[in-house]
Amino acid sequence: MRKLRVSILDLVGNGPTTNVWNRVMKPNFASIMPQVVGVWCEEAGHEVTFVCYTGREDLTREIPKDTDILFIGAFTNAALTATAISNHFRKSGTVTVLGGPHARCYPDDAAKYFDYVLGFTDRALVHEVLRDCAPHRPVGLKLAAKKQPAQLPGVRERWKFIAPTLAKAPAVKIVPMIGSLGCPYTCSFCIDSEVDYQPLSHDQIQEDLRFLLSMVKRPRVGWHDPNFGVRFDETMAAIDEAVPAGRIDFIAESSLSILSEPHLKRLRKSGFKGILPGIESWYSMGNKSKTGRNVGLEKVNQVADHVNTILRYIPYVQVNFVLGLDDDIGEEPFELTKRFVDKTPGAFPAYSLLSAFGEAAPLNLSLQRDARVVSFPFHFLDNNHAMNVRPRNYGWTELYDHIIDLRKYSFSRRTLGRRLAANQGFLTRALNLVRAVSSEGYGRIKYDSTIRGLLDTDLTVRRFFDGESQVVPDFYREKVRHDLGPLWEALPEGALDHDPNAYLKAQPAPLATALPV
Ligand code: B12
Ligand code: SF4
Repeated sequence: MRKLRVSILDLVGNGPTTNVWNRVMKPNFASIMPQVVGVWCEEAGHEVTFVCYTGREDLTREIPKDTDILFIGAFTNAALTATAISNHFRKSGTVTVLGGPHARCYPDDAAKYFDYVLGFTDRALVHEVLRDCAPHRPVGLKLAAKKQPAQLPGVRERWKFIAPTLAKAPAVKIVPMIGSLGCPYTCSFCIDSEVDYQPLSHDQIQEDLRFLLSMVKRPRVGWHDPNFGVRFDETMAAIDEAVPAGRIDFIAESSLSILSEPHLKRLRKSGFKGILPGIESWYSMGNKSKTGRNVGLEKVNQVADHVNTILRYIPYVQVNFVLGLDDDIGEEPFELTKRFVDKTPGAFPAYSLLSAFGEAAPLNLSLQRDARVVSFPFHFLDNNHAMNVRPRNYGWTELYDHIIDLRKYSFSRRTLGRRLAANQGFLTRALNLVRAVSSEGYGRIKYDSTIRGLLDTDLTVRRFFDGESQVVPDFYREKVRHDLGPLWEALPEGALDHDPNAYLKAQPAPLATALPV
């Protein structure tokens, strides 16, 4: 096989930015898979240029013009950015490949703009693409491994890509690691609800941690496991054996059902400093939060006690909620969340708007069947800048009023003051303060208030939300143009639109019932 000039782009940002939060934190949100693909490409004898785009890099300078094949890893909120870049490079003969959450969720749409669109990706698949390395136009090849890879290159092999990415983070530096894939739970809105749980090798985890200790004096590790600690004792034993107590700080996403008090004691002892459990809803997901059949205020009290217990052991706790779920009716769920915020002053509440990412989850099929998915441009699908599911029990203005009210409550001076007073340590307080006053807290109140205003004053917005028009309103078009900066010029015609029911249409037709003759 000829030696290829491979470029790999991890799109953490989706457009040029000078925002302070982005500058400080974006490099810490880098993905593992683009680094993995880099290792696999080098293994196959190719020359690799790796760029983690945080919104501050000049891509025309960093990605060599004579790139033979460009791999882009993108979330859906960076899909338009990825599309513009692909279009730009394809014009000068580069073959492009899309992987990551967007490729898994919207493969049919992505195939219009990339030569290859990869779902589950393993070494064999990457090598197959490198061997083929040919333009596939107008419709790209959609390829996927049968299942998640059994193993991934570790930190040592990925270090040449990790180090320059971390060098971009001026203060907090978080090394991305992973110990498992998939999840044993089956939350119907989640991309992993049908992906088998699979632990990765403990030997590999230990080798990663030991290597890290040899490279960094006091490392911080962010676990990318969809649900950390499913096989709790085995995983913790592996970590404890490799890391002397207190030498590494860890952050992980884990479900409440895993975070029992004995487990919390162990996590604290092993250096866990940040935990992000999901509560999602006061009326469902009881198995995940270990609240069984308890709902409403009873669940609030039980979960608040639990989260306060977590806070006694782990200084940084972010609790995740999904707003606008079908189980929610009226103001009660929002009022319950406010009670929860009062009862757990130390926890940071993170709110996501119910979102259906294409083919990600089984729930999306029924939402598409009910014609409830709104075709907001991909750029806004990040759980916050748009809710692309028409709510079942709310009108849009009513829902936005509740969301804005809840956000204002959660980031009011009083609540913020209580939060900071309840927090331990400078870093926890600083992070919670910055998150509240930056684009996340205040920024989303302002953004949601703009949308709420447009619902009253701009008929094109109202008709788009209600599904009466498919024409993307000017507000959204202009925002994409603004956010993409010079990349807007490279965005192909029609890329702002997508079929919100593509998943449903891709389903095989039901077999005709054989009638007796
Ligand atoms: C860990 C995680 C994070 C971490 C790390 C993010 C990161 N950069 O990887 C943090 C906390 C930072 C994060 C942040 C966000 N996240 Co997140 N996150 C996850 C989580 C829990 C696990 C993903 C993971 O790493 N899995 C392990 C990898 C190895 O497996 P995989 O993702 O299935 O990838 C396979 C293939 O897709 C492919 N692949 C993946 N990447 C690439 C890249 C290339 C080049 C190739 C060829 C192949 C390839 O290979 C893998 C092996 O088969 C998922 C939920 C879940 N249960 O999966 C959400 C998820 C990916 N996140 C999501 C979202 C929306 C976000 C945020 C936008 C939330 C927010 N509002 O801030 C941000 C965006 C961050 C960013 N980069 O811009 C969505 C994405 C949906 C979508 N279509 O975009 C998910 C699916 C959750 C959901 N809502 O359903 N997240
Ligand atoms: S527990 Fe988390 S990762 Fe597992 S299926 Fe539910 S939402 Fe997805």
